[in-house]
Amino acid sequence: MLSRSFKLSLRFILPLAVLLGLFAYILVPLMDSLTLRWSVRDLDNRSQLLASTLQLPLREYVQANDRVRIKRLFDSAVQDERLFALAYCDSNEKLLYQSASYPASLGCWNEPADGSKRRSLVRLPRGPVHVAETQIRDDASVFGRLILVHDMSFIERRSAETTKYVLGFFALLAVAISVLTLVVSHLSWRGWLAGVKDVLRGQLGRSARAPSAAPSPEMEPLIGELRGLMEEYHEERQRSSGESGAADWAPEKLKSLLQQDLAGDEVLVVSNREPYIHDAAADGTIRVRRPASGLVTAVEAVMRACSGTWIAHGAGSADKETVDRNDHVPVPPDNPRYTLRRVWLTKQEEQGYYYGFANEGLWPLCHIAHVRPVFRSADWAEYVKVNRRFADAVIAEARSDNPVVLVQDYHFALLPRMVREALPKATIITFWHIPWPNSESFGICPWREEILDGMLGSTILGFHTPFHRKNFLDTVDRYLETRIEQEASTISYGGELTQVEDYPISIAWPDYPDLAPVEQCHREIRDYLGVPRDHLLGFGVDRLDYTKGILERFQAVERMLELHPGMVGRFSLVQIAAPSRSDLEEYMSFEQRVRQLAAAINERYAGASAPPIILKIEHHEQEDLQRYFRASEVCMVTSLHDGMNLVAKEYLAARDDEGGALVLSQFTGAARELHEALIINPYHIEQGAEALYRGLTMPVSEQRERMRAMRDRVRRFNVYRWAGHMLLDAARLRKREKVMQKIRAHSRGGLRRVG
Ligand code: ADQ
Repeated sequence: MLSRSFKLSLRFILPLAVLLGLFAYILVPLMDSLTLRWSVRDLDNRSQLLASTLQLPLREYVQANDRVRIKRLFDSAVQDERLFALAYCDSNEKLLYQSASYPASLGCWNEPADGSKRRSLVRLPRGPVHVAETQIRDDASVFGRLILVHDMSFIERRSAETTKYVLGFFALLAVAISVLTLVVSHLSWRGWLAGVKDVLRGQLGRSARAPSAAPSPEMEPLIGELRGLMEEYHEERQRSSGESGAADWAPEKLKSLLQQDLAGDEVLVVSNREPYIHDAAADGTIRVRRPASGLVTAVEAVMRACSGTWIAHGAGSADKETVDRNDHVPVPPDNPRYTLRRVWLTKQEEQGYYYGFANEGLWPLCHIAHVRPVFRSADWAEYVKVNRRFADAVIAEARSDNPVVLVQDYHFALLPRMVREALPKATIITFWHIPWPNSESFGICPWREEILDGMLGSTILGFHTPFHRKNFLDTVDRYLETRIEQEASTISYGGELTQVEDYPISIAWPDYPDLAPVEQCHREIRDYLGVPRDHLLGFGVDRLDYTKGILERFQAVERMLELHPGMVGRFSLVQIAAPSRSDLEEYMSFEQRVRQLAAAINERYAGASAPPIILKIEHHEQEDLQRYFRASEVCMVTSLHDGMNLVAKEYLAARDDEGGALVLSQFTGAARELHEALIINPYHIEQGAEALYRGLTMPVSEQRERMRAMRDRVRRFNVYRWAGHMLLDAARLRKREKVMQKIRAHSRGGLRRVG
């Protein structure tokens, strides 16, 4: 620590030394010239005094031409230690008398024109001398001049001494200031460190420990600022790492959080998709199905913990048969923990709201995947109607006036405002699962203001990435009269405040004790596909949607085979695509194109021992998908645009052997977290092809290194953390609102008393 404070002090001491040196450098010649001037003035006076003393006898001896007396007079005069020599010249400038020491080179020191006495400094070989002259006159005339020469070497000695003292003084000053600086800075450094350590201990450890000493007053602003920064950092750290180890973000942690922070609060969920679907089988029995969806897994954990009500579209063929007269069904069926409230839609409503406005309008609008959004007034009318229907269901189901309502996705952009109007105290959290485009792109929606107004009924509005959040803020800024606080990420609109945040969604980290070992999956899948055991496999699994980049993936496979012909017959891509929104023309034609391209590529390599593309357009059970994940060398996620993409994370979770490689589109939200994936631009076919080849030939050690880092992140940043952060934020806002209510009530009471 001493050396650090010493180093810091040096930064001050060195410039100080330079400055003092500079002062000395300027001061020494100044002092020299001053002392010289004083000395000359001193000698002038002496010369004048001496001249007037000598004048009288000298005149007498000169007139008498008494050389002996003059010599004696001169000899006695030069006894003075400073007077070095003297001489007498007559009016004809003839040197008549001089002391023995008088320098011959001086001759008769010429008289100036104005007749004044001259004096000057002259440098002789023996050193500098001061020369002065005085006229010797009687009353009538001048008959000669006395020249006095003083020794000046003492001035040089004096100047050398002065220089020595001045330099010594500055050196001493520098040492004194340096020592003082060192001591003071060392003490301040210690105090500073102690203060900072206290802040860090208090803030990082969140310990209740009292600081070791109160900060000194001059430290207070700094400590305050540091504390603020640490608060921010701490919050950020909590957000991005799940604080006490994300392993803690398990269902139990979410549950205890709900019990602590939202104790007794009612939770309602609204989504289009229901968590349990009852279907009538061909044999007439009713089967219950759980859709494979990250959203359902995440929100289910919340519902199991707080026993609320989930409102969703009853889309199963036996859904109506399984509800009570309030359209309620307790779920999960084997161990009911919460209520599923089903909302029924007519074919026309489903067509207009779901297929029409949501999936032909908003879906392509938000994804910008070069499919034109279609906006029809009739679809919009259905969308408004269905949003109203679901909002009414929320209002009807609410048992309190301030429930927590979790609204899922772009199907319900208008619902938050509708619920807010009926339940002003509700905490409405809306999560937008798809991207949010830039403001120009969003601007083509004919009902853009209505959509934004509807969404701003939310207390909290969540997106997957900061990029989507920012796009949303820009869009609101452009089309609505609001006040936006960019720093705090809040929108103030019509007297209400909406917090806009990014909550990257994830998966529940799986626990598959009975999952077959990787080698077994590797073998069985190849046997099942009828390809050799050492065949290389790529894997893709998506809903059959044009945003997922399936065609580009196939093109990348074809290009890879062109660039690396050694892979022909040695590699296949297994593409599983779940039929989705098949009633829509766009999706029907997309399926056609997918089938055609796969067939064309396979046709081109018909002679190979295995087809390059193995296409399966069907829904698969999660266990089957796990087996494919574990059996494949590479997983390809090539979305043209995707809010997050959970398939990428599911692949990582399935690879507990830390093998395999992930090719990931840069246009997915997941790419912001999974930096160790082989990130590609899916529109760049060669890039996709090379990344695929690189994944297939990646050394095991590199696979492990990348996998380990990505798996660790997904395990910690799991779906419970996603839900937990949203609910924590909601709890914080609710607490704040309760405090505000108390303050308002208190001040109203105060006013009444005053009145
Ligand atoms: P999706 O567009 O549906 O989700 P994604 O995140 O990949 O996209 O989730 C798909 C889910 O369906 C995964 O769990 C996957 O395993 C499953 N799945 C896909 N094909 C399947 C098949 N053939 N059989 C069975 N299951 C299959 C939207 C957004 C995403 C966002 C999620 C969650 O478009 O960007 O990540 O919501 O917010």
